[in-house]
Amino acid sequence: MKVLVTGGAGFIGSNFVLRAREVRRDWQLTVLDALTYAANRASLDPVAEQVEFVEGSIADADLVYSLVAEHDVVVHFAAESHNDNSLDNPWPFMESNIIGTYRLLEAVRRHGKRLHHISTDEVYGDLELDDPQRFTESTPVNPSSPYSASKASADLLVRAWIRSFGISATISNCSNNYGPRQHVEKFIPRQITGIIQGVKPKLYGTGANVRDWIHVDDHNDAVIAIIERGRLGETYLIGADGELNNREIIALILELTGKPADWFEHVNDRPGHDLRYAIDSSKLRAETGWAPRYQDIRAGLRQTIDWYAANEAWWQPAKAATEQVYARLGR
Ligand code: NAD
Ligand code: TDX
Repeated sequence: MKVLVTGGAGFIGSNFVLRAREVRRDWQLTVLDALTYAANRASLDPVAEQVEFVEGSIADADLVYSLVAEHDVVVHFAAESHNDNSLDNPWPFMESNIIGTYRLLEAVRRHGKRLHHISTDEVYGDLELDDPQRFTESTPVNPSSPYSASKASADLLVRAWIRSFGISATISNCSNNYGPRQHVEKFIPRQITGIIQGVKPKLYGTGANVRDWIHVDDHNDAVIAIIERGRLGETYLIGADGELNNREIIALILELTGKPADWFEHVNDRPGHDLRYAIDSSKLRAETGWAPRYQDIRAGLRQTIDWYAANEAWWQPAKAATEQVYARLGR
């Protein structure tokens, strides 16, 4: 099977490529990635000989049409992915997340190929802390930020192309990922790499906001399960029952790095900051048999901290520029 992976030099996409090389050795993989600030070519170094790499944008119709024609399946990770950036400058989110997805949809329609579209639980908006309900596949979209609105837009385009044009596609909406090779702008790697440099973790607002954490390998195993066993036209929510608030995550990171429990500081909150996400993944589990392997966030964080400690050359080049952006935003 020839698989085109968009965004394969980013966090989840590169981990997908590495994992697929391990567990699906008969897949022929091509990565299409624009190499934005969020990409890191070095993530693909271990498989450079076995994976074709094409630098280019999913918004480039000619490039997308010709690449899709040569593959059987498109796994679509490429996106602008950071909420804080979308509040600062929304345009790249519109271009990559909406127009880029539109180009891919037209290409898979023209060439009759299979698409798996990667999305996020943020399209559903947020929940109260004490709400007993979690997000399901039938929760209405209600996005808060330009980022989540652009992802909800892309999801709706995919649903429309399924219904009106009958394309062979599936969608997954996953909760917050953590693990190796995540950009240092994101919450967990920002704090781990800050601690390595002697800087206190930075908590937005009160830190009561809850995220439903999943290890990136569990997310990618679910994506493989949906590609192989998912029903065409369906949406699947991916989550590992990993709800923790941001204070609890910082407490764990401080404990695992041997720092005092109060060694962190509060910074300005994010405008429109979603309070809580929570995923009910029973449909995915029942239909594909998938279950997360990382049941213990402490073990997953230990592995992640060790990875950042051992791979400073991977993250150092992006760290100073990332903190300059946060300094400008007052976060
Ligand atoms: P990331 O920012 O680490 O990587 C995104 C990759 O896409 C980068 O390599 C970038 O160069 C590439 N890209 C961006 N615009 C492009 C374009 N126009 N053409 C080609 N390549 C382009 O993001 P991530 O965290 O790995 O997220 C991957 C996908 O998973 C996204 O669709 C995101 O919405 C979704 N998602 C992420 C999370 C999470 O917790 N990180 C959770 C659920 C869903
Ligand atoms: O320094 C920080 N301090 C802090 O308290 C940063 C960077 C974040 N936070 C908070 C904001 C959120 O409540 O931590 C939480 C997680 O923040 P992010 O890592 O920016 O993730 P989030 O906004 O939840 O979105 C992530 O999960 C869903 C991904 O970035 C998205 O791509 C994905 O769709």
